Amino acid sequence: MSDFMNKLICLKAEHDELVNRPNKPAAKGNGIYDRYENPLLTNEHAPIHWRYDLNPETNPFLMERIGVNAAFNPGAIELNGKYYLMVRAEGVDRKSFFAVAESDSPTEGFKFWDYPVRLPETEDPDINVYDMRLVKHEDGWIYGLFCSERKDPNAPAGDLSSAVAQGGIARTKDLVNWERLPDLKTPSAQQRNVVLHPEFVDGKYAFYTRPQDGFIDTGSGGGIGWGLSGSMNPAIVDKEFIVDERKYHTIKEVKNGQGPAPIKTDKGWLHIAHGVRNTAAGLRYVVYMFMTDLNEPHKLTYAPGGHLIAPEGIERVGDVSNVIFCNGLIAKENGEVYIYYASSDTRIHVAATTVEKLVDACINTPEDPLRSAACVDQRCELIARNLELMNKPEYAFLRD
Ligand code: M1P
Repeated sequence: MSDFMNKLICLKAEHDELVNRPNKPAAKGNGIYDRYENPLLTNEHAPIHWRYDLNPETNPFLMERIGVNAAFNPGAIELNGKYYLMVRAEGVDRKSFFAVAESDSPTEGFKFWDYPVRLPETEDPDINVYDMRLVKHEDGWIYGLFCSERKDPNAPAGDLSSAVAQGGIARTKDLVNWERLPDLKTPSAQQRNVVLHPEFVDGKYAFYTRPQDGFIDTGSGGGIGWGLSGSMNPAIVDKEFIVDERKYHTIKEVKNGQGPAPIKTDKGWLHIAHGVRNTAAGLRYVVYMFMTDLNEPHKLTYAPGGHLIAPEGIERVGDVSNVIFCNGLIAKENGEVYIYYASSDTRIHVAATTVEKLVDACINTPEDPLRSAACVDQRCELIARNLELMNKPEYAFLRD
């Protein structure tokens, strides 16, 4: 057999081992959710035929021709008993694109389809697209809401970094054929982390937005916004107001953004979002929760203090280190919830929990009281209650 074919057989064996690697919950959980041990998807899960030219005539050394740099920030959906991740794949050329990975299990075995998504462009083509939220809307469509990025036309000559982010929208019935709709129009200069609410509100389409003055800085944008539109084609939000505001000295002081579409529960809409703060080492992204009113989904009802998921171990390191980002989850009819999150703009993980646990955590975790002394008071109350319990004989072992 030729050297080329031998190399190819080895490559395929290594790839098979990676994509078929079983997964199991990591040993130590926090009671709220269980992280799974292995990343679900990385750049190396990208099919060999996406990256290599498999013809020995044109690629005698069997080299990667078009590498994949990262697989992260997936949207997620369950359809006909299968689990799908709409992955933000990033080529080594820095362009992101969408690719569907499918599995029979929510926690392992995700494999990319043969081709990435060929997303139609608008008249003003996107330079980069990323972070798709998949939303099954009650109108019957599956919507893909994503960030559409273009070069800032007003950037001074020589500035090749300034960009404009807007809320891109496409819809599908099968994740294969996509109809592109016009970008969302809002009163804000830029938008990222736009998400569609899954139900009509007052007969209108409802959007979670993230008003921002600039591409990175949200500036006067006060947090996760909300607005209504009579149509999806085009979607126009005339008035935006803030549902979950940024606050000084919290996990979301610099910016925040809605994650996936919220989960409907009997206690209200359960939201997963990301919060960003600044540090000497750069921005730190964590995932947090909040709840809003069932009938008025823009009204905040519970805001547990602190993060739900922060980077741990290997998650801390990657292309953009110290980042946990979530724009996809699957809430099954039986109450199980799978949170698909990415670490450091590099790889995809899953954490498993239930609606019951998340709602309990949301309702019973105290709010951030916003001052050190008040936080100490809050903790002392918990300690005092626990110490009283620990005087009981059945808790005596905790005293040893
Ligand atoms: O690099 C971290 C994240 O930065 C952006 O998120 P946000 O708009 O909240 O700052 C996005 O580019 C996201 O994809 C990325 O993970």
